[in-house]
Amino acid sequence: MTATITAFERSPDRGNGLARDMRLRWAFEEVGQPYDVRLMSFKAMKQPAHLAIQPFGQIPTYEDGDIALFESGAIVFHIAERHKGLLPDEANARARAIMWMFAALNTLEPPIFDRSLVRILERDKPWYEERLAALGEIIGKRLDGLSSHLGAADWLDRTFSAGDLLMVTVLRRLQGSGMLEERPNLAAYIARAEARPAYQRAFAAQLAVFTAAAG
Ligand SMILES: N[C@@H](CCC(=O)N[C@@H](CS)C(=O)NCC(=O)O)C(=O)O
Repeated sequence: MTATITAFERSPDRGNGLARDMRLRWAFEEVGQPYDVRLMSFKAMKQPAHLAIQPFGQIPTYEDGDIALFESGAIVFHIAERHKGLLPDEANARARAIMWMFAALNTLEPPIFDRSLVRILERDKPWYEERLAALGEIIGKRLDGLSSHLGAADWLDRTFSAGDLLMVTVLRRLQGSGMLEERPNLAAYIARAEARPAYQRAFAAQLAVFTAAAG
């Protein structure tokens, strides 16, 4: 059976791959599995039918047979457990890949996402500059740790994994901030991931949705 995911009918990021359905699309492409997409309007996302699957009225979700899931990290993990390609077989390497999935979502994503929200929602507030600077400092420290760990390696733990997939989707939100350019190994890490054929297919698929809606 082909799994169905949900995605924005018209993504606020204009198809730039920042909406979290990108993580699922990329995971499916990495493991070579087809998927269907149900596009949602903001209104439909808040209706009972969707809330029954995603209690917070958000995308993405995943449905396959008798299972329905929300939380992009949990869904990527589910895909990675069911199909080869995103988690190593060896137990310790697998545990480390899962650790990096959590690091991406628990340690890097919160301040990076807060920064995006502040830039959108608090630009006209008197505390804007101070808050942005404080978040920039926190993010900088996290990026420094990540950059030191990565060093000259291609991926976070030898081979590409679901940990890299999530980490790159989180870091991409900083493109244009200058913070990645200041750490060239992180900029190169993202470029390396974006050059993967699976990433490119996923990116093109979600961009096509935006282009069709805008067209
Ligand atoms: N932690 C959730 C976050 C989901 C989320 O924030 N989704 C956004 C799109 S990327 C959304 O649906 N925003 C619209 C809204 O919250 O109304 C996940 O990773 O799946």
